[in-house]
Amino acid sequence: MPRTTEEQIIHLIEKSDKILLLPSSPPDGDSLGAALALYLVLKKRGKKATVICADPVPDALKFLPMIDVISRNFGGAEDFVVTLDCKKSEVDTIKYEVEQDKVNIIITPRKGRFSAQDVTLHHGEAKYDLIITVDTGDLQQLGHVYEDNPEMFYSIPVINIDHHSSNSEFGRINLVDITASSTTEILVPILERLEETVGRKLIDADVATLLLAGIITDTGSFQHSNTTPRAFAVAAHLLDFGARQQEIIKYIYRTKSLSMLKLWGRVLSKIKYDEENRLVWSTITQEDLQKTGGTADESAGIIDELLSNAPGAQVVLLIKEKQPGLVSVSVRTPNKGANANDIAQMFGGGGHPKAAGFRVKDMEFAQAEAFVINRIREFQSGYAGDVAQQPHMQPAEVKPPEVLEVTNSAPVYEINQQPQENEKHHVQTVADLREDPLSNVQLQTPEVVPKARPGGEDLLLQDFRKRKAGEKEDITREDRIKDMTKKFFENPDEEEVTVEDMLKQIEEGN
Ligand SMILES: [Mn+2]
Repeated sequence: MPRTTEEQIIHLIEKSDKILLLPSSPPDGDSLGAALALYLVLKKRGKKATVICADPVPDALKFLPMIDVISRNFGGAEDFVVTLDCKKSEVDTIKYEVEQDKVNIIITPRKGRFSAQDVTLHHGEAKYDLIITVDTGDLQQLGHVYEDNPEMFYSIPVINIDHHSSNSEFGRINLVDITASSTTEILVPILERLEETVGRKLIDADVATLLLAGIITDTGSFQHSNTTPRAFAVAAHLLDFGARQQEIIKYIYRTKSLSMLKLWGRVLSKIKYDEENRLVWSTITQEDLQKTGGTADESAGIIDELLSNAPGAQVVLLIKEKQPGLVSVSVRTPNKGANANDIAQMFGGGGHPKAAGFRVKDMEFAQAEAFVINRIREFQSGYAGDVAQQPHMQPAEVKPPEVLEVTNSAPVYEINQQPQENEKHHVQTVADLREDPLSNVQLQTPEVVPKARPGGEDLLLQDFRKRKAGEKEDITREDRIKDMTKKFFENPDEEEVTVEDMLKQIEEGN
């Protein structure tokens, strides 16, 4: 009788002894959680397990149990052995010397001499008899582990466990479930099956924490649209096993580095308000980064922090000095009235109605700030108090006498979005350019839009697009589950709420 995929996996694991576990690279909470959970379980089962990851572990994930067992380097799949027959002559010393492209092994006999007939060459025992890849859509995602040892993936059986829709099914056994929120979600029933097979407990609180970390990170803490009822059910089940969800949330979502806090403090202390025009902005200069030790990456969430500090604002800007002479501006328009895309387009940028961006080149930072703020003030002054009649604002120059068409500069797409066909930006009138001493502003060239990785991220993007298109249907049971799950996992202080309470509330439609 043919076995199910899960049975084949259990069978292959049971008959193997030296198992190589490979998370995709760069690693994330799901790939590491899956590899380390398997590591712990296989160790308990008495197997020799090795985890190798081509790229370093991100700082935020270093709290994961057993993270130190991961090694970066792969020593090759098997040894090469040179055997010398010592029946005729004894060995006195062995040494080796390395020349450019070769190694000389120098064997000095105690007496007599060795000949070529005394030497035999063969391969040592294979280091691994099974490879399990997790969260890996393609062998290339294993980085140098695959590139340096491609033949290993043909000579040793590979079990491929993944949830990416792009998975190329490269394994001897492929367990690819694209409806799963994460690879760790797929692993839970397998590990339980393995427990049944061997008749003892293998999933402990550490294993459960690793598995839950995969679900939490891949669903964005149950916020992304890949958060299915099953993801929720599996997460609840892992809590029963002792998964430490508060620890995961704390390290992944609530821990900020000291340099990041300093940078945020500095930027937030510089917030400027223009009440009349309902404009709020702040700046990040190269000096801010140097003085705080912060990085450009660490400024990522600041615009959202600005938004929450300015609930009444129509236009929120973060003006960043990327490098001397290059300023990038993020625009958010949280309330009705202003359109971020229109604002960004005045400067040759673009984006979405609520979030957009643009760049200003070849200006001193202070000059660029003044230029941007003054132009947006002009833009706002006509409309800030007249919101109801102008639900979708137009640039201040509605009908310019002469229009300068900039056809070779595409907008900056901050969020994954394709430019529309024949997009032209009516940037400024020629008259404006003549009058404006700062009019040597250059418009930026297109930026490369990062491609979304397939899998949960695809679903996220789809959902994002759907929301943007305003196609979001009425709140469904699934939405309620997501909402409740998010609250449940992010409010550990509300101790009275149990999983049953929540399920009840979801069914009741609260
Ligand atoms: Mn994943």
